[in-house]
Amino acid sequence: MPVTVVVGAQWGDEGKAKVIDLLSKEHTYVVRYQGGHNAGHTVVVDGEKYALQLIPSGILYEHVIPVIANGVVVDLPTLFSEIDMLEARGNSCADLKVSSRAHLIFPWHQAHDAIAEAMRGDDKIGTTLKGIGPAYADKARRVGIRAGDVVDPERFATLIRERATAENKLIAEAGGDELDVDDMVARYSEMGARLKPYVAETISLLHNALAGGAHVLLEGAQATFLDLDHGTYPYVTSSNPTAGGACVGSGLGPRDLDRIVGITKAYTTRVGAGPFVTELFDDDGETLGRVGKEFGTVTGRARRCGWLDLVMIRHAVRLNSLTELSLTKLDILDGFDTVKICTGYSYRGETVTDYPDRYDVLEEIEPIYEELPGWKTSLSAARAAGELPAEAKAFIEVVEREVGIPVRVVGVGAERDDYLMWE
Ligand code: 2SA
Ligand code: GDP
Ligand code: MG
Repeated sequence: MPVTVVVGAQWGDEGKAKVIDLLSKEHTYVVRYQGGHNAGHTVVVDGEKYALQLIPSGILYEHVIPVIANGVVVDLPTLFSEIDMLEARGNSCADLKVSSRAHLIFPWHQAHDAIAEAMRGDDKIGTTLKGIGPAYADKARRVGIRAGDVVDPERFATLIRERATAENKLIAEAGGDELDVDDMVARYSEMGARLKPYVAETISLLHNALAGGAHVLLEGAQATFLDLDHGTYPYVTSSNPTAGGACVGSGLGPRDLDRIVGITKAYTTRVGAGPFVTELFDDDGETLGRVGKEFGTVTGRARRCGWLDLVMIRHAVRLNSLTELSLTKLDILDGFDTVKICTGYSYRGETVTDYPDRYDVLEEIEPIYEELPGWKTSLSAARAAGELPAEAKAFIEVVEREVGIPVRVVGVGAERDDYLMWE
């Protein structure tokens, strides 16, 4: 399988990083293709937690060449603090490649993110305030500054000065605090010089690597239902995490993709605002959040929790051409007497089979649940499908029956090796 894509099938935080870490064993290149430091990807190795925002999770293996591809928006202070953190812990980042086409995030993007959220009043998106939306907006407006621009320091400084001056006017008009242009030019020029050795033409790099027989893993951040086109707009992020976005964001073609792995938790979470059909406001929801430690990796925000929604996952299978699922955090359901899985939607008494495109419809949808007996025992030591209790097996079988693709990896704990192969 030369090219594998890993995509979140829900609203993010499905445990993608742990599955990517596992798949990295058999891949040489691990490539981030969209998003920025809004992502929070956690891998736990021997009790030590690595929370990565920008650098691909595959970095934790020495043989991996990590690539930040053209579809990513790069925040330089975060990139360098992540490199420093990793190198201090013994993980060399010398092989890291940053696409010359990747756009850079600047402080004015963060200022605009905050202003836009404030202007929405009670109707906030609940962004991470990292400047992601404004950076992608500048890319679309064709005024972005890219990683490749650092190769000419004089031009890089001029571009920053021009943009910063123009953006300051807009920030002042919106009542925000103007940014210190000279200070920004100085700091970013320094960071640009530090970035230079990492900048590469990553598209030819990846195609040449594939031609030479290398295996490439494309690492999605956020998830299908946060996709700018396919998510619950406007409560979405500003990039395309779906598998089509993996092509655009990496420069690999659709026919290069062999294996497309969707990651879903055994329940559902969402950070930020927007419709959530199976959301729970009762003790079960509180238990999922507490036992699952459902707090944002980047912002620390409490995640909203609910039962597994297979109508969403069926839609994710279509949107991404998923070939298999990884079912993570099954162990979080260990203590429940009964567990529920949403297998259908009902709207004003009618069964809904396709995922609705309307926000108001989603708000009114009633989930149709299949209720299963819980297993009431710890799954954390299970390392083979045969070691799972019958009730946990039945849960996985319902997922496979309803979504029509196989479940492969099943997560039973946060540690690197806490998983089993179902098929
Ligand atoms: P943004 O900042 O413009 O991308 O926010 C837009 C929406 O996308 C959601 N979003 C996320 N949802 C889940 N996890 C994300 N990453 C972090 C994590 C988030 C955190 O791993 O926990 O720490 O809070 C992530 N990034 C963006 C966001 O909540 C908005 O709904
Ligand atoms: P990502 O953004 O999709 O990579 O997910 P996050 O890292 O934001 O959140 C997933 C959290 O669940 C992390 O704290 C992981 O360490 C943890 N995790 C991943 N898989 C499992 C699992 O199977 N069981 C348990 N208990 N925790 C897991
Ligand atoms: Mg996350």
